[in-house]
Amino acid sequence: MNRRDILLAGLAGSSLMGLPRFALAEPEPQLLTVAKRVLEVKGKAATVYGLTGPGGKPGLSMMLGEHFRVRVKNDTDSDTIIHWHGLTPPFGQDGVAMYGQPAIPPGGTLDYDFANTRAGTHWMHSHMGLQEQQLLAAPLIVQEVKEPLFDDQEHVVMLHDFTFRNPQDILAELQGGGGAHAGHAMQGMDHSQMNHSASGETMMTGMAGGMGMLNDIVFDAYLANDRTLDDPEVVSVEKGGTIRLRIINGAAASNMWIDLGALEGELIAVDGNAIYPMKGTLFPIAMAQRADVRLKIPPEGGAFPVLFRPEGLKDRTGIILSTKGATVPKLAREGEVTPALDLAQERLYRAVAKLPQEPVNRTEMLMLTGGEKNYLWGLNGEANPSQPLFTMRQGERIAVMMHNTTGMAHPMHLHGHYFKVMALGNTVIDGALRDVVLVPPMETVTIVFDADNPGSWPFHCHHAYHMHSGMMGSVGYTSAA
Ligand SMILES: [Cu+2]
Repeated sequence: MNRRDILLAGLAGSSLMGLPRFALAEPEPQLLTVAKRVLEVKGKAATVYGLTGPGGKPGLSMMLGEHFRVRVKNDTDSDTIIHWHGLTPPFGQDGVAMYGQPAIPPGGTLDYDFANTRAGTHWMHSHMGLQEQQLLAAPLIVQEVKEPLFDDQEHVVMLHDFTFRNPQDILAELQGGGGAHAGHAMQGMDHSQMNHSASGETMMTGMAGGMGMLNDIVFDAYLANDRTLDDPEVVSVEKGGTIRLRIINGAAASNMWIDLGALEGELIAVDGNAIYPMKGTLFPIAMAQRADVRLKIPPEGGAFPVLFRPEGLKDRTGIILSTKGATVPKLAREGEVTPALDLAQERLYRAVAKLPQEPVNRTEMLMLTGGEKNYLWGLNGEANPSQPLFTMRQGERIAVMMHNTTGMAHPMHLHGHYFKVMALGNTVIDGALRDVVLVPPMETVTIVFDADNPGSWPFHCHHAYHMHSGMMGSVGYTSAA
């Protein structure tokens, strides 16, 4: 007997049943654990959620082309479910309870298994209750190349707005119509009370004409990678080197500015999709959006704060990029009041990838409504997440013209698809590819996308309190022919 015969003889003696399974063995799923953890904010302990992946790090980092095979384990005493924000999984694996998936009970696990086609800076967060406000969010980075081509290093920054309060109490206060004297939560659009708050904190900044407001909740802190400017993260960088920051706005209710300070940078991707690089020092990032910023460290080195500043407020958080031996400055948690986010820069973004040349089959109107009374928001005047806003046929190209009739800006997010920003007001643009676009008060933003992922998909404002007060609907597909 030669070696081959011996092997075959050995096999013949054993059960062949297990063989094909062994031959086709699939890799073990990557484990993501949802658990509570204690975080110190401004010297006080707070219990928040955490989402820990392989190696004890928050979230996941994977290669494009790698199959998305993930097991989420719920080590908390509440139901949860995790949404893959930026990926376009098949229906049933998007991670939203009631949209084809049950929640994960305490102690339970849920497996996800699909082919991922979306590279870029994405994230994952709870799509249940207000857990996202309690920091149930983490980065989800899909790399196109093993080693960065243009950058000496990469760094992920997750932003949060933070409150010591139970977010359910804040929501109840907002919805309870308590007026301006609720302390931390402001009622919607009562203009007579909009320019002051009971506590005297600056929470209102007049929009054009004094209408509308920017923030309806006063937060206790803003966090960059879980830290305030009292004790910011210091990232070691090389003199003359380049660094790509993958910035994720995981805040529940805060639009922010990215302030590069003394450094000039380039915005190179939004929501994970490359744009033609745009130079600047100040870039907007609405709730749930992502921004990839490439920075060049001056050859002489030094310490360079990169700040994140919620709109309409003095507050700020940040990280510090520092070369070896540089003196890291101590920065105050407050600076100048920032202006409201606008679409001036959005107008200039040009996606590198193009949608195939095809005509738009249909244009749908979507009115963003509500906010006048009792913090009731809506889409087309309705507040019914299960009522389809419109239905599509697979293969159609759909444009959605969103009219914001309210006094607040809404970062609108469509699940299961990504879209191109097609027009701002009446101006048609060759805009960015995104999954969240900000629609400022009284403005119109038109997006276009291909209906290529059958299912029933949430379409909602990503402001957690607006979403839970009616600004959430869905879009569906009609069955074939
Ligand atoms: Cu909203």
